Amino acid sequence: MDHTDSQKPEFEKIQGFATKVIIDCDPGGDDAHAILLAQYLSKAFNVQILGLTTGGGNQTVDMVTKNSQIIIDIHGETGFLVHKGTQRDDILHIQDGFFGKDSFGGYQSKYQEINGEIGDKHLSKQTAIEFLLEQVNQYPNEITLICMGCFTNIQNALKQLPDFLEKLKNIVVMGGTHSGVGNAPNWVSEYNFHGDPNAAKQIFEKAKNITMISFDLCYDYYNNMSEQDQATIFGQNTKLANFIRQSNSQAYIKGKRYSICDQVAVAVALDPRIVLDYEQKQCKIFDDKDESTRGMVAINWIEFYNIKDQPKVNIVTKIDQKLLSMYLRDCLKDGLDVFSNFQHERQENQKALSAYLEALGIPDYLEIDPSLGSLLMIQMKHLERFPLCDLITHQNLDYDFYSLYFFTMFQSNQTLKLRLLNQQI
Ligand SMILES: [Ca+2]
Repeated sequence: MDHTDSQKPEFEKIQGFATKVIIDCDPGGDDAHAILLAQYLSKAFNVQILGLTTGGGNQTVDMVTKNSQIIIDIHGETGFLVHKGTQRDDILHIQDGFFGKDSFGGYQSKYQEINGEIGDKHLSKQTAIEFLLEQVNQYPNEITLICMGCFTNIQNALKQLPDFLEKLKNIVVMGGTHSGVGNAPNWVSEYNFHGDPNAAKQIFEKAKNITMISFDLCYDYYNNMSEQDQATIFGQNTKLANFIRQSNSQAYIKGKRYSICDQVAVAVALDPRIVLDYEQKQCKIFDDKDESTRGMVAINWIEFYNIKDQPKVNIVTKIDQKLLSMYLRDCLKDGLDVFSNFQHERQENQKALSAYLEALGIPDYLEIDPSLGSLLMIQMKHLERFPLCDLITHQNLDYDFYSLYFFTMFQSNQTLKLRLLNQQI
């Protein structure tokens, strides 16, 4: 359903841009890709990832904690740790092993055979709860919490610190449904909400700035991707793409495609401009009393019978799928260190671009017309922090608007020149 309303503020004004992030996760193949995406976008947008917290969900908390460390190990340069959390015992009955017995398509043991037992190499001595409480006290109203699993850790943090949610800047949740397309055994609920519905219920009743990335939204995106679209992202021959393919291998066989759920939450948290439409409504989460409704989301669409003092949830209903696809692809590329020294890299990129275009034999650059230039200058307010590693390996010259974003990074007070094949831009 499309609730486009031209009077609505842009979503970034509603949610705000993240500056410090904690990721609560249960890897999981889509979590793995999401964490790599978070690392990529955090460099681009100058966001600090404070750490990961783990909870049982896709698999036991022990298993997903191990997987989280493997993600950090493979990336090699994240600079944050894993904080082991807890699990609700009765979520285990829904562990259908979607991502395999190790929740990583069998990759966990394969990785450790080659690289040695991961042990506690990237594990903090602090528990997830200790870490969450410490961080919100250290950075009150600064932290964006991205929830990509069940909410057991968050509920436990709330028990110990009743104003825990108030101390967060905002929460972005992958979970729930907004039109009844579920992936839990009762058909109508989303997996994370079904896993710990009481925790989800409590958080949604109290959190003041919470964004819901529903399963419906994610499913609509990845279910409509062509094989070519998927190959562009997952078929890359890079270290990170190879890892994501392997950790998602069993899920891919079952679903006939790659799952893209947690990644959407990360993209919205770190770049809210990706949201094209949203609604703000009160939501009700059904608790664990009845299996047929466990974790279901009821949304007060028409806003009769609103509940007094209950905050509204930001429900994302439409995203820029093209931009998301680009993010999902680029975060799996090698050479993320291009972001390490931004100004230096910018100059280097500029040289590399010139060499690249020259090698391609493209002589006929067009100068951008003033209106497009003006547009880009406006965009640059945000894009100063935007990454540019795309064009170095870009093989497709039919640049679209988002590729133009990247071009802006090459501009250093000189006339921006580029070849516009798509003249209607
Ligand atoms: Ca997850």
